[in-house]
Amino acid sequence: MSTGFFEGIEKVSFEGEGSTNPLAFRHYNPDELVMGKRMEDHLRFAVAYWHSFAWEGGDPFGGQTFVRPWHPQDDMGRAKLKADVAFKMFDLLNVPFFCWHDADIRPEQGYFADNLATLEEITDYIGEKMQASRTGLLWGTANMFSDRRWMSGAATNPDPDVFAFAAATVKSCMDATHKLGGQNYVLWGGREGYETLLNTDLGQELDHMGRFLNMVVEYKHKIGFKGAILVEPKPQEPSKHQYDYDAATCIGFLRKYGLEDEVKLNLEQGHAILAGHSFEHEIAVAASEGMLGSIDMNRNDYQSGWDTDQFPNNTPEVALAYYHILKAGGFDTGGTNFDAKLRRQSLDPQDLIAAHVGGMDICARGLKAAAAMVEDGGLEQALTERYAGWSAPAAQAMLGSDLGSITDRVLAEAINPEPRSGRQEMLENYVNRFV
Ligand code: XLS
Ligand code: NI
Ligand code: NI
Repeated sequence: MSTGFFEGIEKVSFEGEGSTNPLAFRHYNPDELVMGKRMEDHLRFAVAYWHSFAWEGGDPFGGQTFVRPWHPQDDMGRAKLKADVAFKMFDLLNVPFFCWHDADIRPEQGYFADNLATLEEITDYIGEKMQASRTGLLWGTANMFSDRRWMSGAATNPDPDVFAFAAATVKSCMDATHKLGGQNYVLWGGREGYETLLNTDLGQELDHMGRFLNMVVEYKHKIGFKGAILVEPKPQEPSKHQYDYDAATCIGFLRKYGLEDEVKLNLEQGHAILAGHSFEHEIAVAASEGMLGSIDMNRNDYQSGWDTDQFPNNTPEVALAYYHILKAGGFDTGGTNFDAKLRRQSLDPQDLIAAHVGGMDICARGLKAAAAMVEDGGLEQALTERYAGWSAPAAQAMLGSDLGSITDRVLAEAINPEPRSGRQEMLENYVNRFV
């Protein structure tokens, strides 16, 4: 099928910092080496199918603003047109990856058998397009939150028939992800949570979620899927309380159900903010447990208090996120997904391209700043100095000791700690030299 949606828009290229072309990269230069590795291979950008192509621009007060030739998504012809337009955009942006939910790429049918048939048909079609494209699949996932059947959750639904429908849906999406060579499979707990504890057996729901995720891992091994299984934390919205609240909560959950070696995390900037954390906090928590998988690099409006899914535009924040990612060794199967949507007034095809260009450029700029900080070593050195006392043999021995022996030593040596500056402002000024 041919599509003229992006007619008149040229393939986006790197023009350097001096460029004033709004549809050119000023920082993202895929082949440029950063710490000895191509920028593209560090960042591993992905376009989110749902916000860019499926979303029609509605908000709680009004409906569709985006009038696209592939809306509404209720038949296979329009689903294929949408795929054609999507792959055209992947090519214009030269992105290495994209991501989807089942519901973004196929029409919703009602019966599972019909959903399965349309999913197979559209993923065959997408597979053919991928043959002719350089864009691969970063991850697939199941939308188990939009249709009304999911209103009380999927794996945590009080109705076992919904659990069954969820199991079949996830199996179909894992099969499709595997077929398309996906590098990860993501589970964001859309409505896995509650509206009120008055009607919720929290303990039973968590046990069901733990068993469900174990089935996902068992199935991954059964089909020989080599990618990572990732869980995406979020504290609330759509549920009042989501079980996968934040990175620390997810890690505790994964350990409880024996999944700590099998599942990693997909962290989203905006979700970190909703949970009352900085993004780098969430990244550092996951990295400290070896569970950093992938990121959704979309921000929230800081005044709004909900998940506004905007493209990133804050270099200092992005730089600190990549600093912690670089410190953790960078991405393996993960990448930088833009789980980000246009504002509903941004109607034009150019807006969609410009949003991604800006997001990619900010990430590239942040990555370069992060790499410069790693190479300079100033933050690392400050840490080394701050914790230097712990390299003393007596300090190390204390960790293998006990409260009584430590007390004896405090008395014998008249230990009386001398407070030292944490130097926060000096470190903030240091970071500002790079961003
Ligand atoms: C919603 C989530 C969602 C996941 C994929 O807030 O970010 O988009 O990334 O289901
Ligand atoms: Ni989100
Ligand atoms: Ni997300």
